[in-house]
Amino acid sequence: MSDTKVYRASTTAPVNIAVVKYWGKRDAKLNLPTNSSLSVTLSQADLRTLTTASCSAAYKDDVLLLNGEPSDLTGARTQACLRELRTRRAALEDKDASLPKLSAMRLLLVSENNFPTAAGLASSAAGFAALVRAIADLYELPSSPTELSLIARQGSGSACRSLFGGYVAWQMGTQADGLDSQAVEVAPASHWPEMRALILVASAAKKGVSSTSGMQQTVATSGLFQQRIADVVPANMKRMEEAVAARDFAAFAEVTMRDSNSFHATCADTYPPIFYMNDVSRAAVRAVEAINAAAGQTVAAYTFDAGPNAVVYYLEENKDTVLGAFYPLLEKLDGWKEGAKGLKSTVQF
Ligand code: 2P0
Repeated sequence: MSDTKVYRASTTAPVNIAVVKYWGKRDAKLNLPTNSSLSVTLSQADLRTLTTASCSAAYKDDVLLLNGEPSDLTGARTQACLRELRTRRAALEDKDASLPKLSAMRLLLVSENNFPTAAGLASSAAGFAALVRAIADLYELPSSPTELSLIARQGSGSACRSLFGGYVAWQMGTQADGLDSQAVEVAPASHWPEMRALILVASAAKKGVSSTSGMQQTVATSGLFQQRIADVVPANMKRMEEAVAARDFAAFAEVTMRDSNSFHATCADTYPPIFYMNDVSRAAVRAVEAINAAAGQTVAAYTFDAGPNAVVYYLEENKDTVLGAFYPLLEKLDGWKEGAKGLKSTVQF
């Protein structure tokens, strides 16, 4: 019977790791940021969300299954994404009466991460990017990744950057309606195919202070933050775009490490202070410094998000130097044994 027909689409979306960090909202409802950001999208083979969206007149409610468990779909941000996607589908149906009325049907969303959820590995970024693209595919929307980024952004800010592979900028925009706060491709992954990332899982536990509340506290209380958004980030965005364009790893690495340090300094300058990095994280910083000093040039760059895990960028040609330096350290240092268990293999781009 036609009224029980199930329409279905599946997609995957990768994790992205920012090298110029998003931290601060100027509009919490629309997820409009106080600064632009730039990220590198990791390979789908390593860290990704797989989402299947289906709809049917026979479905009674919207349902989300995340890693096999029923999950909340009623949050304002998820609802904003669903509303926007249904509105776009309804506009297509209004124009073409032969299209099935999918916009009126309930949705079943089945989503799976191949990495720990909410462990500071940007699961919300891949999650919302996959959710938006799966539904957009189901609805056969003629939307570009940049157009979809406007919707994914409302689910989770960093999700807008996971609609693209490679090197991606989220332009903060200036409009109050957020229509210019979108992701654009800076360069495809193929532009710099030697880039690699090593992920050190210092802790796979759920993070203490959520990004949303952490950044609200930083915006409200940190003086250093004002300098970061006015001067530091605009300069880092420019330098980073130039470094990527020129495939200049030393420049890429310096901006990446400086921006991570600046972000964590504003967290420490928040009142009360927020600490995402721990002793294992700080040992990773020292390890990267030792690797670069021994190599006599910059061959590795660390960065940390809203959690203790380190991401270390390096080029394939320096694989033996970087990984070779990390393995003995993992054995030698107290506190590294646990980190070693979580050592992920290198991520190909
Ligand atoms: C980033 N982070 O640029 C920064 C660096 C964490 C540190 O984007 O509130 O989960 O959902 O918009 O995107 C994490 O924040 O925050 C984040 P919401 P989101 O990747």
